[in-house]
Amino acid sequence: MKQKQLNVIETKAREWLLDRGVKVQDIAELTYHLQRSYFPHLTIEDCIRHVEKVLSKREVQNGILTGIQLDRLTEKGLLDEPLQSMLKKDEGLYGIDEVVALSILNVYGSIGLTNYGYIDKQKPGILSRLNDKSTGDCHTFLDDIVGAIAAAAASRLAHNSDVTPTS
Ligand SMILES: [Ca+2]
Repeated sequence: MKQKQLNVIETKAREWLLDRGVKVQDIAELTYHLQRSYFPHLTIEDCIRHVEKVLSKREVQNGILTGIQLDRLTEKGLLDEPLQSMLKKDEGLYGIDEVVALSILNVYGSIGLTNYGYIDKQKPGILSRLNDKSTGDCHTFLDDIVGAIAAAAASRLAHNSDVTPTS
C-alpha cells in the first residue's frame, strides 16, 4: 500500500476518535493511571508520546475504524438482528469488542493484557463516560479500544522506558 493511503487511514482513525469525544490526552491519562506507581517521575507528556506511537500502528487504526463504524451503525439502528440488539445492549456474551481490543494489545505482546484487565474493571477517567449508558450513545467497541490503546502504551512505556522505575 502506498504511503499516501496509509496516512489517510491514520488521519481518519484520529479524526473518528476525536469525533467520538476521545482525545489523545484522555487515553494518556489512563496510561498514567496504570504506570504512575511504577515510575515516580512519569509525566502525562511521556504517556502522550507512547499513546501517539501506539496510534501510528496500522493494526490499531484498523481496530479504531472497525469498532467506531459498528458503534455508529448501532446508534443509527442500521444493523440486522440479532446483532443490533446485542451491540445496543453491550451484551456481555458478545465478546467481539474484546477481540478487537486483543488485536490492539497483541501488537505489544502479552504484558498489555494485565493492564487492560485492570482498567477494564476500574473504568477510570474517560472509560466511565464511555460506559455511561444514559447518554444514548453506543460505545460498545470504543470503550475496549480506548482501554487497549492505553494498556498498549503502558506496556510500551514499561519496555522501552527512558523514565527511571521505582527501585
Ligand atoms: Ca465493550
